[in-house]
Amino acid sequence: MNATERTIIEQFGYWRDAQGLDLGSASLEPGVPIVVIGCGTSYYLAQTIAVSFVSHGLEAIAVPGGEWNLRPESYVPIQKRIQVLALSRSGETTETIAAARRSLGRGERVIGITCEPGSSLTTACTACIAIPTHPEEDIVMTTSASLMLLVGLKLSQHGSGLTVSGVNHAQSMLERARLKLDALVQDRTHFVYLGGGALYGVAQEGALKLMEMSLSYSQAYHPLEYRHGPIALVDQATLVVMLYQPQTLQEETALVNELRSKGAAVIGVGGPGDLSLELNEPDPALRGLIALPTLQWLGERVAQSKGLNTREPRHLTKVVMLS
Ligand code: F1P
Repeated sequence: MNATERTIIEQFGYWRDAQGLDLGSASLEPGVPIVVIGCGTSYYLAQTIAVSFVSHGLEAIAVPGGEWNLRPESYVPIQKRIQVLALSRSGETTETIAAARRSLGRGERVIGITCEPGSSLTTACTACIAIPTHPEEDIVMTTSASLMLLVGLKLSQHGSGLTVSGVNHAQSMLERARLKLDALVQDRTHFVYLGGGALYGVAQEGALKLMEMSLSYSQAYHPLEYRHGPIALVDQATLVVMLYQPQTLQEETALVNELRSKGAAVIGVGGPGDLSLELNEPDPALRGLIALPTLQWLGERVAQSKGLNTREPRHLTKVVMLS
């Protein structure tokens, strides 16, 4: 087993520890709209977390760190009172740190989530939650992505979030996927991730993971958007990951049937597909968290099928710092 595989498979112990984390000092102010920021993986997690806040009654929006730093007025009306939740594994990403500092400078409350206790983010926040990740994790975010999503969702769900059985479920989904994924990825070169609402951020994170790890072009869409143009690309080389929601199972199944009739192979997370992975968690954002390790594993397997080492993805560095 290589180091990336270990960071995917061994992550559940870290999840269990994170469940017990006391978020007391990092609480958000009730009733004040939240801007969730981050870059790359951390931005996609921010999207799912923002939707979860909205689902639990709070106004929230996800904005890329660079955008929040350069043009906050494009996302929130000037003078509106807001608070910020900033995500960064490294706690050093230039745009996220600059955006957090600017928010602090405007008098906004800034809560940070990072995996690096001594990082710059901890000094750019009102309060910061630091949650160390798997020591073998390198450029590609695996355990850390799940941990930051787990903590962000816990904040959005008033301290509750993923249950013990949810962690077990994520682990058993990954175990099942490990037995089945290799057969499905054979001869597939076009990768599509579909998820709506809270699952759109997770779909984007799945697509990013696969792109970084396997140097394959991948796309993420809201499910029903896929019919409006991108479906033209579907053929026998297409592999689709459909992140189902129980409330929209019918519409999403109809789409999957259409994609399969055009040659796509489908991994159905929580619904039908060539590989159907059971998912009985009702909360959409938690469904995404449960599915995340399986999506990470998919990236690793496609990389291995192309003979690529996911410790050294082309052009990437562990921390993106702009001079
Ligand atoms: C996240 C990020 C990742 C990318 C790479 C470098 O930064 O840009 O999206 O895959 O691993 O880091 P952060 O969470 O450290 O701010």
